[in-house]
Amino acid sequence: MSAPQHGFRLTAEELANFHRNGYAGPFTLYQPDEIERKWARARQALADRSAAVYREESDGSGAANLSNYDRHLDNAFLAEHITQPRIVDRVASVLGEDVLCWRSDFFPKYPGNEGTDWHQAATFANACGRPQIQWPRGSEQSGSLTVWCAFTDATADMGGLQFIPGTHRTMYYDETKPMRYDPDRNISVEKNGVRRGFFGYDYRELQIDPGWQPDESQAVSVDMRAGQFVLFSSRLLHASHPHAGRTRRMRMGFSARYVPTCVRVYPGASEVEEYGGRASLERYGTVLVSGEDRFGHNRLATGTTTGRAFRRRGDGAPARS
Ligand SMILES: O=C(O)CCC(=O)C(=O)O
Ligand SMILES: [Fe+2]
Repeated sequence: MSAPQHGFRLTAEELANFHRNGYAGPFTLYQPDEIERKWARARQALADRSAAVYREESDGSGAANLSNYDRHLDNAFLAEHITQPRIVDRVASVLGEDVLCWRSDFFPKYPGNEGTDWHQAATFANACGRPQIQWPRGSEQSGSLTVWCAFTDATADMGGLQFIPGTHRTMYYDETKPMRYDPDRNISVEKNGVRRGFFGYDYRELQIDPGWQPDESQAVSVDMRAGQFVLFSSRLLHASHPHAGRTRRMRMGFSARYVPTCVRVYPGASEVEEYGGRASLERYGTVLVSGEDRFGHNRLATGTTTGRAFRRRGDGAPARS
């Protein structure tokens, strides 16, 4: 990786706010007409999955699933997106210089769609039942830094994001608990008067205290215009509003998830199974977006066909713990 430029680091005040609230932003990455053009082109290219890293076996339900994952590994626009200095410099000011992108996923909301239910993730075992990221033993940190970019407008009435500031310090969910995938049952269930779900799961099954409820009186809505992004800890209580359908435009969010190089990704796993899909990790790799990897815990990806030439290290089996 080239030497970090530092041009877009968080200021001391932004960093202090990030640690207090669990998020920072929105920041502007693309101008609205620029992202509209780029996203229209990328969207067409993404329909071709021939170079995608997952050859997914799906349950056929058509639900959100693994086909939405990690297209930064085969799509040129997304490959560049996850390495944008406006993103990476800010991520590195939280995580340190040596940073991997280990996951990206799309979050579409069409008119009428339910909101995403409140949740937190420290290990991402939530849906698949085993940790997907593992910090070194004794580490005081956990979770991942998520950069959620609005590829379209994303305001409260069309599925905008919500956070409960400061909640990243306490986990209200236990990701080792079982959670059942049942897309027919877990759809648009009203919680506190709002239609929400978790892509076929009921995230409340993971609550440490079944009687607890998120204090929505403390929730903030983060309206974003197309081309803006926020940075948040995956441990922060976050959710999204339903798409009220007052506009026919859909909202598209794209999350890129980052960890420092000391974290093991998919420890001991050769495939991933969740959201009604299953895929081999054979062609998967993490992407070094800043600094160096002095740990060598994880296989580093190269772009496949159209992606940037990510530096590759090791060529063997997927990451092992
Ligand atoms: O976009 C959404 O509705 C949810 C996003 C989310 O949970 C995430 O990026 O971690
Ligand atoms: Fe999330």
